[in-house]
Amino acid sequence: MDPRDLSPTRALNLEHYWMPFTDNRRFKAKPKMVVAAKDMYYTTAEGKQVLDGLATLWCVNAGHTRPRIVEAIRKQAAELDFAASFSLGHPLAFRLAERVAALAPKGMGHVFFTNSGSEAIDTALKMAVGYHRLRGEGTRTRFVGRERSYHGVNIAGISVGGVGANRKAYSGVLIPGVDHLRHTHGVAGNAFSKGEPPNGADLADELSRIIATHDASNIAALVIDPVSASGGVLMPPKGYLKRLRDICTHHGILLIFDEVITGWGRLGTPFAAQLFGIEPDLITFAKGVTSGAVPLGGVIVKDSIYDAFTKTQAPGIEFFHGYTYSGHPLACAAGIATLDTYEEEKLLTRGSGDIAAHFEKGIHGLKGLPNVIDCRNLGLIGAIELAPREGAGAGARAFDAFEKCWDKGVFVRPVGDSLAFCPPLIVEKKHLDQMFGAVAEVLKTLP
Ligand code: PXG
Repeated sequence: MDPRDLSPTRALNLEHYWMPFTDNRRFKAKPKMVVAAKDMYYTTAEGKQVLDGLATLWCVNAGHTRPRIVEAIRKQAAELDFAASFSLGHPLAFRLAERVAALAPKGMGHVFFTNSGSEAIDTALKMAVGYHRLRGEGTRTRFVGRERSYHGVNIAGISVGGVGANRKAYSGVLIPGVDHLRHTHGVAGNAFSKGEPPNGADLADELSRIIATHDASNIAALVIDPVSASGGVLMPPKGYLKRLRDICTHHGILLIFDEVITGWGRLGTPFAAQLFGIEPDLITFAKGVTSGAVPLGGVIVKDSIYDAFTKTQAPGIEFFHGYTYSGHPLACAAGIATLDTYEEEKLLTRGSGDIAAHFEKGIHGLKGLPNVIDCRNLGLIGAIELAPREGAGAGARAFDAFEKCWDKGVFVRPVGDSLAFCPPLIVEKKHLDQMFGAVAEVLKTLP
């Protein structure tokens, strides 16, 4: 076989590509391959149309291959493919930062670019520690995260993250000084909640317990994903996030909202912070900022934090941090075109309207089907939880459901024992009916 032969008629050699977060052997025995995508649908290698019920990996919020975004990338690649990111600028990075700041909560007017959500988290953690140090509080180096929260896969991200499987092999190399709040799932009376579950705000008081143990003077930041998506699509109990904000404020601890998934309209507002009426100190973002078309992430920063770095130090580099591709021209061009699309089609608020009501109805319509033990939704994200299959590993039933849905032309994602739904924000009622119809059919016969 000649590896240079890319003709579609040559059989793919599946051996060399080590796929991320994938059962490589299972996949390679029965590959699911897509070759094209448009709006709400993929085209598979066999020519079948598959509905994208998860905005691919929670990111294609504007739908696939939208002409405006495609054209912006095409044009930018031909005009300025790359520019050094350190001590040299190009206009689009500044333009995009201005656009992001305009959508961010008030007083969060500064944006640092990364390539991914994982890098955004590491960046935010470093900003938090650096900020305290500049203010003469260099003992604030500890972090607080939460069980079942996912903050990417870099060492700092898995350290503050709370997904056991992602941490298990790396226990000895996790960063020190991290505590975890309990997760908020499974509180009595919360099953089958629509929107924010009513019970569990008091779980925020765990933060006070951790502060009492370590003293606030040693804690830099609390990192919270307002909705834990890959942790199982867990919605915050009513009042919970506000309580965390109050405790952080009282103790001078920075609040980092990880909005890699909840950002860009997922909950019906540009950011979750706005839905919950909470002002975090830092917001991490990625995914939807380019609707998945080019990798891009970043951190939105409160002005007072930016000022601490830029106004209190002697002239010189203020923050010893950055990536070769921070603010890459292609990513910025895609980002601007994506934000234009969101604005023009009012997609950032679509998750609070009629379509979200239909989504809620669709998810809760699955209640009563075999093995469904919970249905939950907020904006345009939701999940059903399936009873674990006796004698099988965790998530086995949900994984089977995912594969059977795929066979029926619908892509949804198994997360633990739950099946997650997170469609592009351009979704219409007919797509939701197709998605939940296929899921219902699968559940009726799933062992
Ligand atoms: N924070 C959150 C809240 C995320 O969901 C990251 C950070 C890391 O982003 P990057 O761009 O480094 O992947 C994420 C990413 C899944 C899945 O299986 C979820 C993510 C990524 C890939 C798969 O649900 N979330």
